[in-house]
Amino acid sequence: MTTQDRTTPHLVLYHFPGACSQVCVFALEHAGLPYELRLVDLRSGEQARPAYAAVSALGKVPALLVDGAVLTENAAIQTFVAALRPEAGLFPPDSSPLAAGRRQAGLSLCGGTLHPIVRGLANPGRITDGDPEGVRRKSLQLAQKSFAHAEAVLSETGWWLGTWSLVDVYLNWAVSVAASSGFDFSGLPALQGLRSRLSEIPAFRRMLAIEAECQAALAQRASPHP
Ligand SMILES: N[C@@H](CCC(=O)N[C@@H](CS)C(=O)NCC(=O)O)C(=O)O
Repeated sequence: MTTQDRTTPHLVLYHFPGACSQVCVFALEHAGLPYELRLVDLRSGEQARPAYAAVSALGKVPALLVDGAVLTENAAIQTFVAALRPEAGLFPPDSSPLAAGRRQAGLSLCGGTLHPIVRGLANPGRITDGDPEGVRRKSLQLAQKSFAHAEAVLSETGWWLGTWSLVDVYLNWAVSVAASSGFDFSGLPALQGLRSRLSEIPAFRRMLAIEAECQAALAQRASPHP
């Protein structure tokens, strides 16, 4: 058995372009791992259909099949990919307990704090039976506080952990959703420039190209006879 056989499981990533699962696409691309990408069309409600419930009980992307076993939750998938290919440098090499804690703190901030806030900006009607405008207003206040904090952290080096890591790619996703929902980043230059800094990394550019291909594939599914 070769090293490759021992350490490369069969990987299938469930993804929707523009969703937070794009960070997992980046991680797999940067790690150079072979994987199959399966699209889940969130716009047509594919995530709520019984076929996908077997993969994700909550009907969410990302989900990763690892030799057929399901792994869910973005932060967990990123941590898994980084552990599978430590040499890929998806996080800074410091393996001290404090560094591991800080890494987890960054991922948790993105998944547990920023994600619900940007969802409240982009899609307030999804999280209330009441007035969506009230949710949007509150999300805006929370976004101002949270992004100001992220800006302060990034202002020194441009990166959450001092050098680039998956936390920055995750943060960039939250920034992109907030920006396309009208959040004004003009007073937050470190966050505004994050996408441009990440674009120096080839895997980030590949991820953007894959996003465009996925969008085209979904458009094709919606109108198969042009
Ligand atoms: N806690 C989950 C949240 C994942 C999540 O909310 N994904 C969104 C896309 S960004 C989704 O699948 N939404 C579909 C839905 O809620 O119906 C994680 O961090 O992986």
